[in-house]
Amino acid sequence: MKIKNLLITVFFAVITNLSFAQKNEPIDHKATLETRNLYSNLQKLAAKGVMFGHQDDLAYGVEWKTSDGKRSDVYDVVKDYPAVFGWDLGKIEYNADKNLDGIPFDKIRAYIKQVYDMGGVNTISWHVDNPVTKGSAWDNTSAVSAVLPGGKEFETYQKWLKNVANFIKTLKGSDGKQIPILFRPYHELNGGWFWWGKDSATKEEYMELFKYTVNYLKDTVGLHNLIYMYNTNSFQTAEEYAERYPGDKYVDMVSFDNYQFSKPNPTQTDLKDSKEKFRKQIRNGLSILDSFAKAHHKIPAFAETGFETVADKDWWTSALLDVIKDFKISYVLVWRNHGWMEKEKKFHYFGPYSGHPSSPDFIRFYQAPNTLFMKDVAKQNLYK
Ligand code: BMA
Repeated sequence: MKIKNLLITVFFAVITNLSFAQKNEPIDHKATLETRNLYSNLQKLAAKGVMFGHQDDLAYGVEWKTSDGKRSDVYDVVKDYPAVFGWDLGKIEYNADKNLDGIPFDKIRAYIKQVYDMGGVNTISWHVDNPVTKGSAWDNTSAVSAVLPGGKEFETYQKWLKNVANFIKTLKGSDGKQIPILFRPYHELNGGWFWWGKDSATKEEYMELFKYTVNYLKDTVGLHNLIYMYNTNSFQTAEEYAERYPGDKYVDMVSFDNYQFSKPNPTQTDLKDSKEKFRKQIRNGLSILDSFAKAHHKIPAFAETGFETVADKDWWTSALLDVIKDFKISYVLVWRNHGWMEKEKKFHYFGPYSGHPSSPDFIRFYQAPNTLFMKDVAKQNLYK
């Protein structure tokens, strides 16, 4: 009896360890050492706190447009950089000099290197143009079937993917290593605004596009520094979240985007209502994400959020931190600090900046023990 019990215990210990070993590996079995290290360190770090991320952080701010890569609106407020930096490759498909928001790709490359050298994390999204109409990513004319094998834009799309791969290949740190990247293609998949979104592609088409892209970058081109992210927009149910999931073999991290919105010129009541709605949505979203991530052994992240112009001076702690503190997520990223938009005649920014009314609250967010910035993560040696 005792021996039988012992054997059972050993058996379960082995099984648990095997599944633990699997959990700590990215889907790319040939992932570089730095990429594998980052993946397992992200998993460990999520238990300690949530990293703060900001899109285009080093490239420009609300009140400044060009930079040598040292300035950052976040740094101006807390004297520390974000831990995670987001970049977008929109227009790399044409091998353009600048991305869709006008940042030269040479600069993006330099910023990515700087972040890696400092010990932070880079994530890349791709607002790729519509391959059929050559309109923007927001031109939701059906196009997914056209780029799949057999489709009439297949050849074009192969070139577009090749251009993505060629850029990623050039991303190297001062140590000469390929820089690991959290790659988040075809994001907000359950929204109807992008050509890969739910109004423009069937579930099967979306899944095929995702798999095909991963296979192409990983196996055909042989890139081994990518950690692949699945990303939806806000959602209500676990079924909705999982509907277009391409499968555990194609995804390393699971995430969603969810912004707070309010009416223009909101009253105090409008603000209160929009905050309540946001808090409820993200609490529901994060708890579904948490269960999904655990069940699939993937790392969860809150890939995009924000409240345009941060029109609530306590937003950082009362809307965001107060909810995310209850979950173990890898990072939360707020979108870009563009500043004034001439065409739309409005301000477009989601991060803090020096002098903004929410800055004192951002300092409280920074000081919270469970938020992680560059100084915290640099100590963790994420790539070692
Ligand atoms: C959107 C807006 C756009 C921008 C795009 C890609 O959310 O910020 O102005 O072009 O992201 O960065």
